[in-house]
Amino acid sequence: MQNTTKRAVITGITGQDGAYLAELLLEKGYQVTGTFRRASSTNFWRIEELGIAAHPNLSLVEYDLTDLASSIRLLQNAQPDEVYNLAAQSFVGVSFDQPLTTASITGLGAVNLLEAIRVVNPKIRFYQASTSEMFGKVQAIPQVEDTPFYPRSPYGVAKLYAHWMTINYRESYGIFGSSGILFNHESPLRGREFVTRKITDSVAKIVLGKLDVLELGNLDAKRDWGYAKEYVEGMWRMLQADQPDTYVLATNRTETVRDYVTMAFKAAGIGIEWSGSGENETGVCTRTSKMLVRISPKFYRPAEVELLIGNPEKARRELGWEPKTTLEELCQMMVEADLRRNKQGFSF
Ligand code: NDP
Ligand code: GDR
Repeated sequence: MQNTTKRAVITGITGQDGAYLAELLLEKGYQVTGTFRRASSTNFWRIEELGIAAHPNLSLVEYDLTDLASSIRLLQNAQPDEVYNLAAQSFVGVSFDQPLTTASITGLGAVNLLEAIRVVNPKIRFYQASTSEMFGKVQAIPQVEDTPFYPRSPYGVAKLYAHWMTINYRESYGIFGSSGILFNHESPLRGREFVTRKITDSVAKIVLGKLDVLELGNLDAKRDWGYAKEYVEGMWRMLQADQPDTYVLATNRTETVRDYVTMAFKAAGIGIEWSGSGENETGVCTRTSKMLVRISPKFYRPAEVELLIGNPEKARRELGWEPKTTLEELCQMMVEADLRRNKQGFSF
């Protein structure tokens, strides 16, 4: 009898989305190959926290996205039906300090995989993790699939290259390459360098007396934040569609970083009052008048994306995808997870 189990490769399984997507595909009965980078100590905390690290249908394979030969071998060995390219140098702030590394991993890395698909099996379906950072200095509100791009960081520029190469391989070679333009999505598994998780982890530490003050950069930046677990479902749906295409996944709601800080303290039972402006702005506890938030210019970026808000109507109409979790629910979930972790004495 023919084996009908689907096989998928996920690059970047040690990241937030890689972990949630692996969980989803394993639940759906897939055989999953997840890739991780060689390092002196590899960190599998996310797939461990999800309880899938030792799943019999999950293989973990060492792989570097910048290596074409390694990309070809990965596909030859795993023989996947679907490849989800989630690996990237994904931190916008770092991309200003490491523009070439970012271009190589985040931009060219995707082309290594596309070339490997061309060589090994052009029938493999390919998902590219594109981003709302490509809209950068936004040209329309809200942003949709055909809003003109204007990236504002080396990360955004590198992702835009990978995005267009995915479309180019679709049009040139008939490869099923779909690109998801995902707006910010967060969860308890978010890396602590990103602002939402930095905030919820710091709130937990302040509540437990392990930290005095939370230091942040631009509080005025507005983001469209959704729940990562729902967004990986959208990735999967894109590769089950009849045709490859480009889709925006977003919530169509935008809030400032300041609003998220207020929300996170509220989730921990603490009221915050804001005063001052610019570098002198502070957030003060309404009950004790203690300063809990201040600005540190070291977290400012050379060029900022001021406002993102996406309309996911096309994904709703064609894929039946829509976000469900509100930002308040998401924030509460993240604060509770960070309180629990910090009480237990560890926090990744
Ligand atoms: P993370 O930063 O959590 O994960 C990135 C993953 O890429 C990690 O597993 C990392 O490995 C891996 N990686 C980095 N460099 C290489 C390399 N040279 N070779 C192989 N693997 C590498 O990102 P997210 O899970 O949040 O995001 C997933 C993808 O979606 C990324 O491409 C990101 O740019 C994109 N995206 C994310 C959005 C979001 O809001 N989360 C929104 C839009 C797009 P290691 O653990 O070793 O560092
Ligand atoms: P972003 O996420 O750059 O949107 O990229 P991040 O959480 O890093 O920043 C969001 C906004 O918050 C402002 N900010 C701070 N950011 C960080 N990290 N730390 C701070 O202390 C701080 N203070 C203010 C930032 O200036 C910015 O405006 C994320 C990544 O996941 C990308 O990979 C992804 O493509 C996009 O989301 C969509």
